[in-house]
Amino acid sequence: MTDLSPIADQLTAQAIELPSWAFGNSGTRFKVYGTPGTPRDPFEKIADAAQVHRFTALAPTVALHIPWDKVEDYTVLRRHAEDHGVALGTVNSNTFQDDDYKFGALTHEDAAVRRKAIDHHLECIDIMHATGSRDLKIWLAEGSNYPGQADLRGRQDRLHESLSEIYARLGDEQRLVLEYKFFEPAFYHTDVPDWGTSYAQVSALGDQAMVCLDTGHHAPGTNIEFIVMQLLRLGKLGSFDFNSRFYADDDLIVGAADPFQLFRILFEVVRGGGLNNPDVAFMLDQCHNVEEKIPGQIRSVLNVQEMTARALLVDREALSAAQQSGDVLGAHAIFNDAFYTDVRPALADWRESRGLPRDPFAAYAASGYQQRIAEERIGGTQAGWGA
Ligand code: PSV
Ligand code: MN
Ligand code: MN
Repeated sequence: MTDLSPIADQLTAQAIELPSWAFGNSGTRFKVYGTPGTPRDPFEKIADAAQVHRFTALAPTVALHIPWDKVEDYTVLRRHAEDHGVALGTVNSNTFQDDDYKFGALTHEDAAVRRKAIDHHLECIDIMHATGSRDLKIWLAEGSNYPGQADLRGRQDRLHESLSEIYARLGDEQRLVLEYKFFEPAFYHTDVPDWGTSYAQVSALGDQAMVCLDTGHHAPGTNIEFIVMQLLRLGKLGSFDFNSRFYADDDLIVGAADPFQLFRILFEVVRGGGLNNPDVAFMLDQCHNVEEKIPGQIRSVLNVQEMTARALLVDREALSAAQQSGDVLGAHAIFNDAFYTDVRPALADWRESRGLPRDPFAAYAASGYQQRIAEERIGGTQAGWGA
């Protein structure tokens, strides 16, 4: 059995934020399959997220998406979360479901549209004060479909102006994280397509602005761990949106498509001092279209934990010695030894030692929670695209 005692403290400190939208019904543009027990409002999404934390102790916070999670009084929502043993986390803005934003929001040619989009973000910051949230996460669906359609340079300048106004409103303890994505919904150009653009924009704002790296937002074959390394090196990696992809922005369970890639990313996180570092938030950004949602989130946080444990098990001293001596295969073997270590039995022991279930899936199934919500909640809302 693998000895986890040297890394137990790091495992215990790990925290992964859950997205409220993972608990709602979601799907593709073809069909959204409903599931019995789907939350009908943000309060029920938070109650469901709390189940993931209850059985894993890995997910103490829940991210909100505005306006999907709009409520009258956010202090009530905050108390509700606390009553369920979790806290409210990152607030995600939404400028991608309004007719006014057809040709852009923060980058729009029309100052009135930009005003509306900026005001939405200012409202998000007000909400963050009520919820106790630190981070405002901005993902923009802005771009163009045809060469010549848009003034690429002008849009970049307007983006800077809009972000500056939003940034100026942040409280001292608050941060802005800017997420990039290489395409979709725009197909020719996207205004924040890559880490370099996000880095350039947030660097121009100041220390409280950081880059958000969504693992599903890169072209196939991209060396994502290199980007992780570079952003950590530059002190600008603010957060992760974890998920996995086979083709595009699939939003599948993290670690499902390419476990080795997740290992490589987490190794660079460990190597770069990003693990359990308050500057680097771990979040999930996923949807569960065909699988059960609460167990889907349990699977996801366990995948991150298992791969974190493996990354922590890399013998870094031996690896460094092999690297320095030019021992190519030796270094590669040391790296892979950790990746191929099955940490699952040791993690079950670790859970048990902390009063958690050895098998969180069995414990969740036995709790009767799923049956209860299926009976009690009739008419769930779609919490994802179009909510
Ligand atoms: C759209 O690509 C997206 O998946 C981004 O990753 C955001 O983080 C998420 O939606 C929620 O707005
Ligand atoms: Mn994302
Ligand atoms: Mn995405």
